[in-house]
Amino acid sequence: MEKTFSIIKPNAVLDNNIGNIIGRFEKEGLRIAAAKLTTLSKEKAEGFYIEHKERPFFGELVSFMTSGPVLLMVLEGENAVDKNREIMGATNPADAAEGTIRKLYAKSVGENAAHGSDSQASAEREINYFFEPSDVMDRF
Ligand code: 3AN
Repeated sequence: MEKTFSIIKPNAVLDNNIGNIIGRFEKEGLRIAAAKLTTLSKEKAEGFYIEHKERPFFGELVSFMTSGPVLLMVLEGENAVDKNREIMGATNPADAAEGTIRKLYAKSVGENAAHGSDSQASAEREINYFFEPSDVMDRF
């Protein structure tokens, strides 16, 4: 089974959409293997988005991601990385397909409701960045 990393971002937590988003993952066959509701520190958020450090929106992104609680999750399932990105839809909600999480719950390209790893290598890095191996369920 493949694993991926997901964040329900502050706008979606504030809007009470945690249940709607998790419900969608479960309905599509992704299982929650770890979860933690937390507010990220500036340092933690900057480290997570380090690859975007030089982008003009970096400051805005870090400020938004630390503005309130987020739900960090490990999702497990067949083709979990691609499946999660399909369920989320395009980064910019204006381009996201009907019925996707970002179409339904994103406010803008910045406040776009959810994060999902873009490859298996990123998933591994991101999971290890936020979770101890013992936090993650291995077999159900
Ligand atoms: P994705 O999260 O879909 O892989 P990336 O990797 O291009 O998208 O961008 C990382 C995060 O940076 C996005 N989730 C989004 O919230 C934010 N972001 C991307 N482009 C912009 C932008 N033009 N303005 C503000 N935030 C942005």
